[in-house]
Amino acid sequence: MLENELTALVQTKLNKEMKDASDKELYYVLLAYTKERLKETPAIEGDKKLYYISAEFLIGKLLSNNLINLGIYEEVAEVLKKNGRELSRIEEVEPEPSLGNGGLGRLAACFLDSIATLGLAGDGIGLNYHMGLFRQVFQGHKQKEVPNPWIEPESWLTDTGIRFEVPFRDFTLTSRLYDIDVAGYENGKNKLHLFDVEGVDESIIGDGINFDKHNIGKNLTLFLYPDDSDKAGNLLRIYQQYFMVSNAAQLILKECKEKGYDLRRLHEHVAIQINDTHPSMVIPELIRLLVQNQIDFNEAIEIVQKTCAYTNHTILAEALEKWPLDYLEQVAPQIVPIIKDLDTRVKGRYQDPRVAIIDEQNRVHMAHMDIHFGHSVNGVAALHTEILKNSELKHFYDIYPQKFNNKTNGITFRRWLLHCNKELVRWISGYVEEDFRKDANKLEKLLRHIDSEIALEKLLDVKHQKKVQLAEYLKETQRLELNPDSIFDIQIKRLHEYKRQQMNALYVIYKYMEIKAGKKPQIPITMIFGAKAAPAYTIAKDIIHLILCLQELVDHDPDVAPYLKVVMVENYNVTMAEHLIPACDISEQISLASKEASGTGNMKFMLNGAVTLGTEDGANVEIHELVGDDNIYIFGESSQQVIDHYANRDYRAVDYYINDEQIRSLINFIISPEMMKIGDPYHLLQIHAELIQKDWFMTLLDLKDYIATKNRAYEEYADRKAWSKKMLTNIAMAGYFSSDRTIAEYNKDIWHLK
Ligand code: 26Q
Repeated sequence: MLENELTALVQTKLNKEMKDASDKELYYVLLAYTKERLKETPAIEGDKKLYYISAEFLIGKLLSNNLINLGIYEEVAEVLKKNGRELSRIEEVEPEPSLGNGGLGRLAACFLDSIATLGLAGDGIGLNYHMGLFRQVFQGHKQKEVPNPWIEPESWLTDTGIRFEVPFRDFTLTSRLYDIDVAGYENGKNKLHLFDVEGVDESIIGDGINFDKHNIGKNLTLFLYPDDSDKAGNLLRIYQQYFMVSNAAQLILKECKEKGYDLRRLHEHVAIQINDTHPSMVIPELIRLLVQNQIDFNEAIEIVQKTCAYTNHTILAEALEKWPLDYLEQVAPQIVPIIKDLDTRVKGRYQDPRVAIIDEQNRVHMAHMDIHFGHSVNGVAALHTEILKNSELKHFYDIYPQKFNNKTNGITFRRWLLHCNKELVRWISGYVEEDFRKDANKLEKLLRHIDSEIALEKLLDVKHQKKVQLAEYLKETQRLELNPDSIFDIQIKRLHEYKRQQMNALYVIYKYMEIKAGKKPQIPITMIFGAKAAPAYTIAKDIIHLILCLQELVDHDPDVAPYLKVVMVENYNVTMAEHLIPACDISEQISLASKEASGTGNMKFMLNGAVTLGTEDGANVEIHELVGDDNIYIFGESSQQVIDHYANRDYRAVDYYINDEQIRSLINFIISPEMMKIGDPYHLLQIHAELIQKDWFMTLLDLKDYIATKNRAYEEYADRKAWSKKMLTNIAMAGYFSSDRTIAEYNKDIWHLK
């Protein structure tokens, strides 16, 4: 049946046989076929529907994921194989939609998968950026950004024909709505709605990722704003945000009217989740539109409040959006009186200026608006939520304790296990009879086999296979040579000082110097990095430069190269993560405690049998609780200690540099003659100075403990049997981090869909 359909489709579309078609041609056939199957999949219906509004949906490639969720992956792979073709090769040619920066965007994508899998009616709403996050290329040991188009004439997008008018101060833009079907795992489908502008013009892109920032009609959805929680926004970002939420509000009201709902009961039929503050303007916009629909202003506020809920993803002050009122005035003056009215109400009730929406400098605190005029505020891991309640948002928690709740993040096991690690799935299936695909907690049954020599050996075999596959992949795609018999120690995430890639780089220097001094590691070590830096984030780019220089230094040193390899993969993205994570032995989660809200990479690694080396931060805390002291490597000062250092201003990097000879020699190596010969002295001097003079994220605070703990992990790795027990325990306890669990909690506590 499926075989006949596919063969016929290849014939009609390509006028040739499967065996004679190129991978790209076969990809288009599979795309068309899968879209058709998705069309036939029933839409999930319900009397109440969730709208998850997010500026980012980092969905990654969709072919394999859709085939898995439609339950036809094996069959399609089989048909292709019979014709001498390989599905995994065809998957490779799909362009990756990189419609997000990192964790927040990937979380939104995992959530859509779980919402549909649980059979809940819930759609995503975002923007159809023509260029995803920039493509990263390395030139002269530096990051260069190039445009990253992903939309081809045939793609997962379907033009719905739906158009809205979005009024700005100086002009009105017409939107176009494109949809992507989101199939649940063996369940019905929801939609991801991506709004675009009609006049977007790719020809205004200049050098690299530069473009005319002023021509909003042409640039509004041209680029994903390439920033991750560090640089301030600008007018374009506000245009994007207002465009997104005005379309969202119009779509929601249109759907409610079509279903005949009374808009006064909107909250009984609609839940809106505001993913960080990027969609916060949906609150005043929805109030505005309800008033246009003859609803009294006070009542509109109440309705919106009962509908909207806000998720906080960061406590970094610089990432909490505060837009100058006159920026908003320039872009969307129609919502300014509403925001002012909301602010007046707050100021009438609470004198504390720290909870005001508009501050003394006339800046609008988007999160404050969400907290006052939404009904729920959640953090994304237990520790993060406690920090919000006790320090960052304490003044709000004092007013609205009942609004605060925790929703520890999760990941979809469809992509991060079933798709990317079929070998491990086969291994698990040998020991867990129940369907862990539907109930992730069933993975715990693996613990019964912790003393089975065969099970443990087979598990080590799976890991080795995935390391061999990664080595092959990186050889083919990046001309890198990896030794699969070495320890794979991996740090992949956005480049940010608080994530402390620089600390890992200092460990590389430590190990390099040890080996030079004759202390050779028992087992060779491969340190893998993958990270993009925001284009304007100078220090982050200097850290990339440092790592790339170390890569070259080690590669060309015959004393060291047999024992140590440093690799920074180019253009780290979701697809690359799918190759790296199953092959990992040691998962680096080394953020400065209190700064990483949750992390989700940590969960993906654990699920794939890597052991975490990390600080007591974000969801690491919960991983630690689940696996116990013996199955994780924890180091560094606690979040409370770190918070106290900031409060007391008593961390001085220079003291560590002066007082500790080892630290001093590691840091000075950055500007050693051998490094200066490889790298750009200006940048090496800059990162050297930064670490001594500022080091805002306290690298040196935990450096010694990090080195000692990592050394211990490497030593213990040599006891393969003991290590394989750690791997098994991590896999067995990963069930808690299924996003199915997270979504069930959102629904029970916040959305109440059914
Ligand atoms: C803000 C203002 C102006 C321009 C850009 C931004 C901006 C853009 C992206 C601010 C933040 C982001 C992204 C934040 C993010 O990805 N946070 C991560 O969210 C994950 C999911 O909850 C957590 O696991 C991570 O710990 C958190 O860092």
